[in-house]
Amino acid sequence: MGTIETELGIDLSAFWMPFSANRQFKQAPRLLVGAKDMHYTAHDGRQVLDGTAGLWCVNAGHGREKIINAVKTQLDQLDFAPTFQMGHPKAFEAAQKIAALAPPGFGHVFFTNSGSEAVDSALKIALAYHRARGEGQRTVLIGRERGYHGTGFGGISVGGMTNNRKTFGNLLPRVDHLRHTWDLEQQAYSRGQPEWGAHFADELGERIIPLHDASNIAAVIVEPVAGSTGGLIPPKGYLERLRAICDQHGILLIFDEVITGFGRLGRPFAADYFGVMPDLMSFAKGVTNGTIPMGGVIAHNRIHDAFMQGPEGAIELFHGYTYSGHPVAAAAASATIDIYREEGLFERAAAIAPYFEQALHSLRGLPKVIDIRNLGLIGVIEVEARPGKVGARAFDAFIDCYANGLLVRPAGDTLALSPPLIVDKSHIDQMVGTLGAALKRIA
Ligand code: PXG
Repeated sequence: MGTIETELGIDLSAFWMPFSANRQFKQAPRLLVGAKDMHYTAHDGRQVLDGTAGLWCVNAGHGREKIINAVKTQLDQLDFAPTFQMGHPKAFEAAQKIAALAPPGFGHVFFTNSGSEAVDSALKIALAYHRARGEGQRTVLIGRERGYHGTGFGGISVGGMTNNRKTFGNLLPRVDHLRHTWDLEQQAYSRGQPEWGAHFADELGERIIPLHDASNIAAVIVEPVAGSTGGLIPPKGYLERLRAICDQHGILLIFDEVITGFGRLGRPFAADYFGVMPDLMSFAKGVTNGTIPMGGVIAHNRIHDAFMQGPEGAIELFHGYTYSGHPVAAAAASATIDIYREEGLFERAAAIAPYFEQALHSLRGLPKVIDIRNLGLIGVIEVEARPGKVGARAFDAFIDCYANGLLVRPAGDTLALSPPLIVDKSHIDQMVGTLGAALKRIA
């Protein structure tokens, strides 16, 4: 603890860090003190290449003037205004720009402040939608093993990460889970979508619907690409099949696009990339380039419109947050989307994705590497777990990379790369070079 305290004069004890080994971290802290474009500045002055876009959020790169200026201007003009029975221009502007970016028919945006709240909101909208149509008995929610939908009670209930669930009691009642879609034997080293595994979707029709009865099921929620549990890429045809089964039974399909939204796959949303349209999309992260917290739900018109009935003076949805559509977040979102468009960053991501794929797969054959998978600008290296020490090998690789100027994200025994969309070939070469050297050293 001594080093940082003496170098920066700060006490690390009060901040209870999220999803972190607090005691270990505070023994050997890793502090970031600055950022510009593709790089962080570490507390000791080193430049660290950001291989993770922060936590999958800084898609346009760090320190973007346009966003900074939009935030400053907004703070000068209007710091806060309520959006309950009141409004302010920026929230409407941001919603309009998000809807314009979304696939046709997705015309309505409900704002939250995080991905977790976005997921809770999407689940609640799904329940309320059925009720508005006289099918209030549809309350069963279906998630998926290894899914991550944030840390609210809704999100951990439909989520499928054991450690995020086991400590927290009963969660939401009447939730079931599909199997996850990854199979090492059948899919190892797939480039892009695995050929094998569309049939995983059939479990919905063959096990889950017969068990609960379709008439009770409100929604299925999945990440189009499961991010946090190690980049599980949907097999070809899988999402199409889920969509078809949901349609057949009047079940809503929610895509949690918190990671995949805003260009990660080289298209605005994963729905565009896969050509599969959900009913609701949750988003966060890239919407403001990570600068100001914001999330939300994009609703298809047919979902939104089902609420717009009854007396005009009636509140249609009893849900919202003090900071839904916060002016500063909305200003950041509006400027961020302008950057994505003006610089063609989604197209840029799509154009460089094949180089990224090629570079990642060059790590095949290194010690203890057992799988490499990728889609768009998501890349994952899976290493063999050390006996009895799940996650230790990937964590050691993360530490080694950081010491050598690269930020990667460990999750279990995977290492994820999800660089800002402004990444160029030399950055990719550096990422793969540093990661490769780390994997050799820590094997
Ligand atoms: N849904 C998905 C698909 C996510 O990836 C959330 C919801 C929750 O968002 P908030 O804003 O409440 O954190 C997420 C968040 C990682 C990592 O390393 C991923 C997330 C957050 C932190 C780390 O994979 N995703």
